[in-house]
Amino acid sequence: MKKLINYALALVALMFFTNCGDNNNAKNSGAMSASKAEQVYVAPGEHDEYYAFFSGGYSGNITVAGLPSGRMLKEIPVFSQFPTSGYGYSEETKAMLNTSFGFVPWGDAHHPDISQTNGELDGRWIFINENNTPRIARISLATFETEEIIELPNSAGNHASSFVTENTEYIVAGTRFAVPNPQRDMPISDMKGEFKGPLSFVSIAEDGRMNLEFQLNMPGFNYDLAHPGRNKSHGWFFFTSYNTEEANTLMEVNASQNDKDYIAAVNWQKIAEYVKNGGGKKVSGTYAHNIYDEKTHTATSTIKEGVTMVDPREVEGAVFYIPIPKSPHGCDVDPSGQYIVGSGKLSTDLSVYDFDKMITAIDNKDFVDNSYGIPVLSYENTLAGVVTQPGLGPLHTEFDGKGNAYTTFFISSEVVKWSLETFEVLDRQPTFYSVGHLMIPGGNSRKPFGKYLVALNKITKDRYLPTGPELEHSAQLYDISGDKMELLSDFPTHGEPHYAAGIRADIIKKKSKKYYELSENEHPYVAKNESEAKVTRNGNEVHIRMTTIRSHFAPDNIEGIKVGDKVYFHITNLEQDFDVPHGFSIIGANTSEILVMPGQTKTIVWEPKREGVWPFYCTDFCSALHQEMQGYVRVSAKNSDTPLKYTLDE
Ligand code: RUQ
Ligand code: CUA
Repeated sequence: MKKLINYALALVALMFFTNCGDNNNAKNSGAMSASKAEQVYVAPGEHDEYYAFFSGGYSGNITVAGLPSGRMLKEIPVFSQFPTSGYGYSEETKAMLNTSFGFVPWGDAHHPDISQTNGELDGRWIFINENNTPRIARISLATFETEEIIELPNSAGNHASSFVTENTEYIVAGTRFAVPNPQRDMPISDMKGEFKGPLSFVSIAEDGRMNLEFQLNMPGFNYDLAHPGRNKSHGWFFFTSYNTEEANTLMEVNASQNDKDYIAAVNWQKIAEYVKNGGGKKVSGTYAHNIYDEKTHTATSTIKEGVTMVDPREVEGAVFYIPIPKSPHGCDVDPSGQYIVGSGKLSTDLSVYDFDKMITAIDNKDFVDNSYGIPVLSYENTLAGVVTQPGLGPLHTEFDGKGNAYTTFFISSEVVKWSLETFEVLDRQPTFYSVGHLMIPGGNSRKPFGKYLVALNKITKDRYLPTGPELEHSAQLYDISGDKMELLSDFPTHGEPHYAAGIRADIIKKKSKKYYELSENEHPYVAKNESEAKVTRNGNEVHIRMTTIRSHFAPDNIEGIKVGDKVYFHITNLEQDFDVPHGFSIIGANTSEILVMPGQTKTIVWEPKREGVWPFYCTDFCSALHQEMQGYVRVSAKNSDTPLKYTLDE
């Protein structure tokens, strides 16, 4: 049997590679392809070895795939409304998308990061930043639901986020666009010295709750990316910054003038201590803090006011700048915490800094300059080494935990493997095409899993069947277990994955929730069995507590609703079984359907506009009699006296 499968696979692979021969060089065909196909093949009914969480970029969400297969497992709605489940449409979840600017139905999600304990991925939560309306979200990896979103005031373009320290003490957020702080009406051309680049530090409690502890009021450069120190460098955070020129027009030219920009090295432990002892100043800043409660199945949004702002010059020995060539992007720390890799986008070399040397330079006050009162360390005396001419346009680096680093090069379109010992290039593989980020499961922790590497490419072109002008971005999976990287497969992603986070599946799998306990449901409009189903009127507001079970609604016939009413359908799914959702939709609703998980209650609002008898139905094919899962609402004229009546099986 196995032989037969192998043969079939070889044949398929052979056909594939002969058909698309123009994209793949000749040595990829034949027997080699068969073995590659086997490496990514997950037989029907079997599970992938890793979960990979891809940011959706402008989709605002996260998509989950399995590795090595690349099969898409789920899309988790985070910052964008999602009609597939009703997230952001249902009465319970609208509050998740509330901000100080009001309801924002969309976001630009960039960098997911999984919580850690002792520097290792623990699979409790995944965090992700939103760039446009600065926010951070926390998603439970038991339910795969977004549980919390916190907005970041005084910030603009939250890009250097949402990276987690090694015991999930803090998560950071940067300000990609320098802005007036506090915001005010002023001429743009006066930005120099006037705009600021606050860095936000959000603490994470034992139960995951986020709290905006303080902001560090940095000079008005663009803070692009960040990573926490680990092991020996735990307690520090490193941020790349560009536009130290503080230009505001024709940025592609004017922000590329300085030979060097900076990496900001921030001792957050020192600052947290300073704040704990009453340091910093309370300044204004309005932000929303949204929390989803798993018991009531309902989110609440609280608007908060005020934040502790810390002047970096006031905390002795806490903030330094390290010069780095040419508009850096990625800022990555190796598993030992010794090396900090800065990727100067316009530089031909890759600068690697040594944490010990940095500390020595700080102790010796080996400063070459200061920038707005922040000491600038010497480039030469903090440098561990340089990877010379590795490629063009370096963006991001990940690590395999075996002494190697892997850097993406956007312009030369390749992934380059180099040694953390000798800084020599060991291998290079082309990407198809123009790779942005890359991900090694656990590559951003003390213990990377080191088996696979995923390249997240920006340009897809001819990799798949054409789908009009827009193609999904392409990911590529490499086997990195040997000396040389081996390209195994291509698979499409969704939105624009800027980063991904991967984790061994068994860490999450065993804790994954199968359904919500009905007995623990504390939703104010829950109906825990059919006898609790009812319809109540309060003026023109009608609340319908409705239950679902295979395969009917209770009640399924409702009369006495009037034009101009505001009707709330509170649907409780009575099922207590894995993977049996029921859906609900009704004609003329100005919102989406809702998908209700077993044991959960969800609400949609319907405002009937015309008299008549209007059907509703279950949107999820739940049983052989799913098509029978329907009901009617009779809507009478505004001034009619049709009595309120509801039935199930009269
Ligand atoms: S990140 S690759 Cu480099 Cu936000 Cu997009
Ligand atoms: Cu319930 Cu279909």
